[in-house]
Amino acid sequence: MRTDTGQVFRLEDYRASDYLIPLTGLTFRLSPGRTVVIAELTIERSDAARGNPPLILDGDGLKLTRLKIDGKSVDPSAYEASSDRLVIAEPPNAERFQLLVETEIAPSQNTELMGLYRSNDVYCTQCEAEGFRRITYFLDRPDILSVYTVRIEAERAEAPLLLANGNPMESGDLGSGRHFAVWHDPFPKPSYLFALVAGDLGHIEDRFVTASGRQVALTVYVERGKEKLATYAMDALKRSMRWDEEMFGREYDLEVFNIVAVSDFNMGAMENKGLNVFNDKYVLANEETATDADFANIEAIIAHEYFHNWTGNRITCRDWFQLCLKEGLTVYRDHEFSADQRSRAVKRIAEVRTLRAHQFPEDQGPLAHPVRPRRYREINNFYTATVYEKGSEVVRMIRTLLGAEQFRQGMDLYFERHDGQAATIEDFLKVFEDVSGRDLSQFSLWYHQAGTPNVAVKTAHNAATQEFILEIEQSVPPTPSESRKRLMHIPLAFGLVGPDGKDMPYSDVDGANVENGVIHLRKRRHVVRFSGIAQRPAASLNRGFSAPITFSVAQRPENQFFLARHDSDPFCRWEAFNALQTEALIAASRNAFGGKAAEFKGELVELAGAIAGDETLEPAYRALALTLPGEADIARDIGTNIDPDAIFAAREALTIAIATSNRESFSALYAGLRTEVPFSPDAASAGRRALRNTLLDFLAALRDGAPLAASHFKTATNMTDRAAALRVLSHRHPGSPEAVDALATFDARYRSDALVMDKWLMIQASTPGPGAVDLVRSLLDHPAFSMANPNRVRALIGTFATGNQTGFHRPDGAGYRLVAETVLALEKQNPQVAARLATAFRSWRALEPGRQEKAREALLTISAASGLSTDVRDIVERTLA
Ligand code: B3K
Ligand code: ZN
Repeated sequence: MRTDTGQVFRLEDYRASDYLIPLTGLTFRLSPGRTVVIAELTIERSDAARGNPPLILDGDGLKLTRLKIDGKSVDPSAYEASSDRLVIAEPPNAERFQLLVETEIAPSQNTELMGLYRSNDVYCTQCEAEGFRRITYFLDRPDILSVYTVRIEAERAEAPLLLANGNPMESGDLGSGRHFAVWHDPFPKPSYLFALVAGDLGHIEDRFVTASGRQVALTVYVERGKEKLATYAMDALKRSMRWDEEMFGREYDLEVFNIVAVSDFNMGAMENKGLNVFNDKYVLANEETATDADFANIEAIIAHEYFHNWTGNRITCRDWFQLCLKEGLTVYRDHEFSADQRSRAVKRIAEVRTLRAHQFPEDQGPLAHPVRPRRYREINNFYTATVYEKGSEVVRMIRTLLGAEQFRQGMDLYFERHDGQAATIEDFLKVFEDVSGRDLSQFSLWYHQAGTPNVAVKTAHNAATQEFILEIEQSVPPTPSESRKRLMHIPLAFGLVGPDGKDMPYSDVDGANVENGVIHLRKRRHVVRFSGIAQRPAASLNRGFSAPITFSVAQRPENQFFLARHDSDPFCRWEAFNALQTEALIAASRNAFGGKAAEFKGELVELAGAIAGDETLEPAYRALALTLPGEADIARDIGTNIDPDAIFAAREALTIAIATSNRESFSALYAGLRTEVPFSPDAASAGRRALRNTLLDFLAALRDGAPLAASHFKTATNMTDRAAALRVLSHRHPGSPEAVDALATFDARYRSDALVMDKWLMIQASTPGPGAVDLVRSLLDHPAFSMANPNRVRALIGTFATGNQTGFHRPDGAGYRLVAETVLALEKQNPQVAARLATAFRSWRALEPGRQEKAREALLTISAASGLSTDVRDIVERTLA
C-alpha cells in the first residue's frame, strides 16, 4: 500500500517524456510466491529531450534483481533502485539502447488487486491506472505506446492456460512440468492496457467474421463448470462487434478476442487489448442465478469494454486528466448500443435516474470536479460518475448540437486523425469544430467547469398577441476551488404541447437561437418569444434530457399533469410524473418532520393507476414510472437539513396511498402478468417481469401483503422474481415468519454460489430502519461474506452505506461508525475499494445538524488514523474540507 505523500498532480505540469519505449519484451516465470519478470525494453530518446537527461522509471513495491544496458551489467553506482523508482542518471548518449530489468514479485501476497495477483488460483492482472509499475519498472504513463511481446512460463498442471494481449505466436514444453506461450500485440499500446492471465479455466468459443471478411476467434474463459453461464456474454459480444461496425464503422483488428472472468476484481471489467478481464458478476448469468438487471449490465459492460478497442485502445489518453476522452465517449457508445438493443425511452430514463443518483450528488458536494479534472492526488479516485456519466452526457450534447450526420463525420475524422495516438479533449472537440464549422469554445466549459447548471424557467402566454414566452435563466453553483462560474452553452430540446397533445407549430421565434427543436442558451438570461400561438401550451422542456442540468419550471400543476398524460416525448412524460411525485413527497416529508400525517392529491394517486394500466405504454416504461423517486433522490431535491426518517415515512405513505386506491386494478394487472416459461432475458419479457414485480411491491406494502409476496417467492421460476419477492418480504415485512423463512430458504439453496449470495447480502443490508446496523454487523461473520473480495464488500457494506438511507443515517451515528471502521479495516488490504466506500459520506453537509455532527466524527476517526493510504486520505480530506 502506498501511504500518502501529499503529492498533487496538475494538468498544467504535463510534459512529454524524454524517453520512449517503442518495443517491450516481457518474460514471466510464474510462481505464486515468487514470480520473476524480465523486461527487455528498447529505449529511445524523444524529441522532447534536451542533452542527456536521466532515465526515471516508475515502480511500486518492486525489488530489482538484475539490470543490464545493451547486454552489459550496470555498476550499482550508476543507478538508484528503490521500491518506487529506478533512476539511471546517465543513460547511454545514443538514439536508442536496450535495457534489461529483472524484478521479483509475489502475486499471492497482492491483496490490492492491482498489478499481477491471484484470484481463485488464477494469475491475472489489472494495470489501469498505475498497476503496471507493480510488475516492472517502466514509463508507466498512457502516452508511452509500445509494441509488446510477452512470454509466459508456468507449471502446466497449475496453469495449462497462458494468455496475454494480441495474437498467440508459439507455445511449447519446457520440461519438468513447465511450459510456455508467447503472445505478440502488433498495436502499440500504453502499459495500462497490458494483461496476462494464467490458470486452469473452462471456456466457450465462437467466431466472428468482420465486415471486411476477417475471421476472429472469440473465447470466454470462466471457472470450470460454469461454461454454460457464459453464453449470454458471448452473444452480447457478437452483437457489440456488429453494432460497432454498423453504427461507427469500427472493425475489430486482431485474430482473437478473449474475455476472462475472475472473482476478485476491484471494478466491473477492464478493456486490455484483445484480453478483457471481467469481474465474473458481469459475465456469468442464467435465469436461475441472474436478474434481468444483471443481464442488462452484462450486455452493457461487455459492449463497453469491447467498444474501448477503438475509443481507448487504438486512440488512448495523453495523460490521466484526459480520462473522460475514453470513458465518457465509451459510456455514450454503450448507452446507444443498449438503447438500440432494448427500448430507447426506457434506457434513457434509466440513464437519467443513474446520473441523478450518482453524478448529481457528486457534483453538488465536496468531491465535485470537472469532467476533465485539473488536479488529483490519487487518479484511482477519479473513475467517477462525473468522468463517466456526465462525460457521456457531454458527448450526447455534441451530437445534439451537430445532428446525427455531422456527429458521425466528426467521429470518423477522430478515428482517422488520431488512430495510434494518445490524444486530448482538445483534439476531440477540434474534429467536431472542423466538420461543422462551429465554434465549440463556450460549449467546452462542460469539460472544464464542475457543478450542475440550474435552469429556471417562467412561462407566460399573451392571448391578445398570440405569444408564448419563456423566460429562461441559467446559473452554475460554486464548487470546491471554483467560486466564480462562466456561462455555459446549454442545448435545451423542447416542444410546446397543445390541448390536443400534439406539438404546436409556431410562426416565429425571437430571443435565442432555436434550431431543430433545440433552444441554445448561451447567455445568463433569454426571453424567448414564440409567435402564432393562439392557445396556452404546456412547455415540454429538456426533452430526452438534452442537457445534464437541474431544472425549475414555474408551470401550472394542470400543465404538469397534462404533460404526464400526453407529452409525445417519452422522457418528458415520465419526468412530468416524476416531478409531481417528488413535489408531493417533499411536502409530505416536511409534514412528517413536523409530525403531521401525509396527504396526497387524488389526481396523483389516480394517475399512478392510469399509467399502470395504460396498454399503449411498454410494461418496462410503466414499471419505471410507478417506481417512486428513491429516498436519496428526494433528499437531493430537498437539498439541506435532511432527515432520512421523515423522507422514508413520506415515501411509505405515498406507496400505501397508491396501493390502497388502486388495489383492485393492481391486483388484476398483477394476476394477468404470470411468470413466463420458458424464460427469455429479452427486454420485452424483462419489462413484463419488472411491471409485475413493481405491482407486487405496492400490493405487498399493504398490511396483509406478506402472503402474496411469500407466494411470489415460492412460485418464482427465475432469479428476477425470486430476488424481488425476497426484497419485498424482508423490507416490507421484516421479521415476519414469511420473511424469515424466505431468507433461510434462499441461503440454503444458494449457499455455494457467492454471486447469488451477494444478492442475499444486499437485500439484508438495505433493510430499512435502525436494526440494519446490527444486522450488517452480524453478517460480517457470515460465511457468505469476506473482506478480501470486493464484490462481497460492495454487496454488504457498500449497499448499506449507499442504499440504506435510514440505516446508514441512524440518528445515533452507529451506521457511520460501522462504515468508518470498515474503511479503516479494509484500506490496509485494498485501499482502492476502501476509498470508494468512503465516498458514501460525501453528502454529509446536507444532513440535519445532529446527523451532520455524527458523520463528521466518523470522518475524523478515519482521518486521524496514521499511515493512511493516499486513496482514502484524498477522499476523506476533500470530504471534510
Ligand atoms: N477502464 C476500466 C476502469 C479502470 C479503473 C481503474 N481504477 C474499466 C472501464 O471503464 O471500462
Ligand atoms: Zn471504460
